[in-house]
Formats: sequence, C-alpha cells, structure tokens
Amino acid sequence: MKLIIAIVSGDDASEVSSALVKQNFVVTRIESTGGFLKTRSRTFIIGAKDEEVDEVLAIIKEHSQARNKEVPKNIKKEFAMFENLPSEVKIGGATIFILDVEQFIKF
Ligand code: 2BA
Repeated sequence: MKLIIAIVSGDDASEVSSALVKQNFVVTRIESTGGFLKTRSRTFIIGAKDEEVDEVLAIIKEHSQARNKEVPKNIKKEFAMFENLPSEVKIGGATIFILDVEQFIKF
C-alpha cells in the first residue's frame, strides 16, 4: 500500500476531489498554504493499493493545471535579500509525494 500526498492548487481541488471519489478512492483534504507565494492550496492524503497508484496519479494530472503566476510585490519585498528571486513562477499542476505504508489501521 502507498500513501499519496498531493499538493494541489485551491482552484483545482474540487475537481480533483470529485474525480477521485467518483472512482471510489478514499480521500482526505487538508487546507494548506504555499510557503513561498502564500496562496491557498489543498493537500490530499490518499491511501491506495500499489496497483491503484497510476490511476490516482492520472486523475490528479488530468484535473490539475500548471499556471504561471507573477510574484506579488509583498513577496518580492519579503524575500528581497535573495539575488535571483524570479518575477514569475510556474505553479504545479500538482506536487506529489508517494510513500510506502508500513501499517494501515482502522478502529
Ligand atoms: P509555494 O511554496 O507557494 O511555491 C509556489 C511556486 O513558487 C512553486 O511552484 C515554485 O515554482 C516557486 N517557488 C517555490 N519556492 C521557491 C523558492 N524558494 N525560490 C524560487 N521559486 C520558488 P511548485 O514547485 O509547483 O510548488 C507548488 C506548491 O507545492 C508550493 O507552493 C508548496 O506548497 C508545494 N511544494 C512544492 N515543492 C515542495 C516540496 N519539495 N516540499 C513541500 N512542499 C512543496
């Protein structure tokens, strides 16, 4: 079994969530915020069988879009000490971590 942790843009979260649930995956959504841009995102926690991982990734990929975003003035000001601070960044589609699950317990 794998634990999939997927950070998805707040704008895509509902579509990703619905698509996963429609395919009978069990999903937990956590409100999250990017450390750099401080924009809202959703972090999905999904426990899936090894053979289901590819399907989960395909669903997330299909419903999350990459976007270019200008770095806002307040962020530029906050990180002004960094020499190579970009003026625009590419966000996502999704940032995904996949971990092996040692135990899965439900009481
Ligand atoms: P944020 O930290 O708000 O980052 C938004 C975008 O800004 C990133 O897009 C990246 O293009 C850029 N960025 C982030 N940190 C940067 C830095 N120190 N210098 C220059 N540019 C920087 P993504 O890479 O697609 O990441 C989207 C969101 O996914 C991130 O939001 C963060 O919440 C999460 N994330 C990405 N990589 C992560 C990692 N290795 N560990 C934990 N969370 C991660």
